[in-house]
Amino acid sequence: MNRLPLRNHLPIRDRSSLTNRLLMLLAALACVGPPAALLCARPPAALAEPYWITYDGSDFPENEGWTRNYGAGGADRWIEGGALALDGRADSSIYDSYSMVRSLDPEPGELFVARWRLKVEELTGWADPSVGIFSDGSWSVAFTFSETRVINLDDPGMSANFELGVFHEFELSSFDMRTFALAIDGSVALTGDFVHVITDSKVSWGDGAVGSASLSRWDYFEFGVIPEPSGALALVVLSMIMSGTKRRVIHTRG
Ligand SMILES: [Ca+2]
Repeated sequence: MNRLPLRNHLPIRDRSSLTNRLLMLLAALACVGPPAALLCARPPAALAEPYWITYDGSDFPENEGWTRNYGAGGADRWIEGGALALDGRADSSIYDSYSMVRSLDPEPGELFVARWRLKVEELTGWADPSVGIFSDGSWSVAFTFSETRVINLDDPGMSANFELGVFHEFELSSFDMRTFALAIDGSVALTGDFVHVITDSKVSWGDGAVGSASLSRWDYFEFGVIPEPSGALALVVLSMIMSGTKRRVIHTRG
């Protein structure tokens, strides 16, 4: 039986959030072109400072502002080819994850994005490497990974497959921290809802499961808020969420 120290959740579903997101998307789209500009005018708001945080796999995460959370001695770790290797194969009770507590949420019209490049090289058990996003308002989405599959921890029947034995780029995006889209290598693979949790606002990733053992390689993990997406960008995001349009691949390290 897997246990996931990464999170501690109490699911409360809220289906109205999808409607809210669609309304927000429609509002963003309505701002394309001068005639709609007046409809979208709003008083200056005290927007949170946009931010973007990157971990690039060139040093251990705790040396770059992340908090290491580990058990059973933690994983054997090394940096290889510009990626962090987490080797917890010695004991299935090992977990070794990295978190950053901070305010995450986008303002209305902004987009929260988290992306990471991961290879699950070896696995004993159901799934082990994991990623969790915990919003300012205590809403969360979390995924765990096998060698060929990403699984929504809040709805394990919701999963998507990927090719064995190679790196894949994952990108989670959300306008409202209540609904999300997850793309794999530029194509949307999963969409769904956040669930309510009791936790700090933070991002966590790493070897997240007790009861499974794995070797995973993390090329990078980065997250932040895209400030005030333009009408054109909103169209791209809408396209990405609704139809899985290919996204530009920024990182090409092998
Ligand atoms: Ca583990």
